[in-house]
Amino acid sequence: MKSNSGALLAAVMAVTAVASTAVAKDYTVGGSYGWDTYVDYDKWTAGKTFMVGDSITFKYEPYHNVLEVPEADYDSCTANNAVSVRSGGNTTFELAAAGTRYFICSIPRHCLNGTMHVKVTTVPYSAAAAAAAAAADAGPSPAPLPSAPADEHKATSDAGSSPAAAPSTAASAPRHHQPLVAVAGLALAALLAMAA
Ligand SMILES: [Cu+2]
Repeated sequence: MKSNSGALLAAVMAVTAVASTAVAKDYTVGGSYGWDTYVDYDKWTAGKTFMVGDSITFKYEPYHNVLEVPEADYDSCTANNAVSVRSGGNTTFELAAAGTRYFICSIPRHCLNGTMHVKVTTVPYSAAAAAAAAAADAGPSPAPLPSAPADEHKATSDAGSSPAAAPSTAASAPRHHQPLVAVAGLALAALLAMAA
């Protein structure tokens, strides 16, 4: 009996862990372009809602770096008072609190003459906003995966129907919900197996 309840607790915890990782997001700064001198980071942050619990990851060539600086130093690209100096090519910052944080590259001219400065505003966690962000992800993406258009085209021709919008919405909805349904099914199966 004791081991059964332990297993039950473990199963519940596993499901909870999956649910919370599905909510918190890690954003790669600049998307597929990463952290570099030619990316417009104001454009990248536009329309995104960063929430407490999310994280941002800078991916860059090792000759760049990432400095978190005070707001007063952001526009002037001043590196002397940095809150944090990071390097190596892969740097993650947890967005643990609401507020705006400022990041620059301190290599001469990369921030001032280039584009390597980004400010990220984090808002308190909201389940509604998280759901909206997830829904936005399921919609049109500025950088679609190379395979996505081909799949949708194939599905359209297989079905033999002409409207392009309807099949794409229909195809994306089940794809988006499938993982959660699968997780719920697995959890249910595990609980039933333990109860038997
Ligand atoms: Cu740089």
